[in-house]
Amino acid sequence: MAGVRIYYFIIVYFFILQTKPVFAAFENVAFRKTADQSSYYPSWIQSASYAVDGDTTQSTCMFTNVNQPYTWWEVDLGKEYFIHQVVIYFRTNWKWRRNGIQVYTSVSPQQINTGQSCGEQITGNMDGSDIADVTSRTCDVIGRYVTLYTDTVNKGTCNLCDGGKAMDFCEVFVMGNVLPVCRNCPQPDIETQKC
Ligand SMILES: [Ca+2]
Repeated sequence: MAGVRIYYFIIVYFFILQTKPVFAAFENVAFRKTADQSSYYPSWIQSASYAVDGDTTQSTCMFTNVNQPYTWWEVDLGKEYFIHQVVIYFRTNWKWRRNGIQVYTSVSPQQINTGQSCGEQITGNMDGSDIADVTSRTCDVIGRYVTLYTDTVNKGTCNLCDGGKAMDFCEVFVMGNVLPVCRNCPQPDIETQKC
């Protein structure tokens, strides 16, 4: 009887392998990819890349110029991926700039508030005190570009706490993987891994 069960298990196992796309574990596909942003703070022109350098500490953070009409940061993943989740590691001393950020994905450059929205807008108190230092949004969509956008005016609790439509964070992880190769696909495209 046990032999029959094992045989049945093997048949089901190989049936699943033949019919389901196979995803590897998700990894950060934004690491050291090309990033850009809507404005740059004077003397901080390399800022955009600091959010994809793999360092989640407060040592290498991006920030835009302040008091802009709107602001965005965007990373080009280089090719299309299945994007599961976007994880944002915020600066811990400028919390009032967190409220109002929206995460988008797209297959072409957007640099604005369009594309496929990843979950709900990041919202909380205007001073950002109730928004977690590490905040994520789920996408589960195919895309090449990930954009963070805000035109929300916030205000901190000190006199110099501008917060006006500026954005900053230390790292963005885009958790995804290459598009699945169909098991029955005779010759998938090497670059896109599509059938
Ligand atoms: Ca960083």
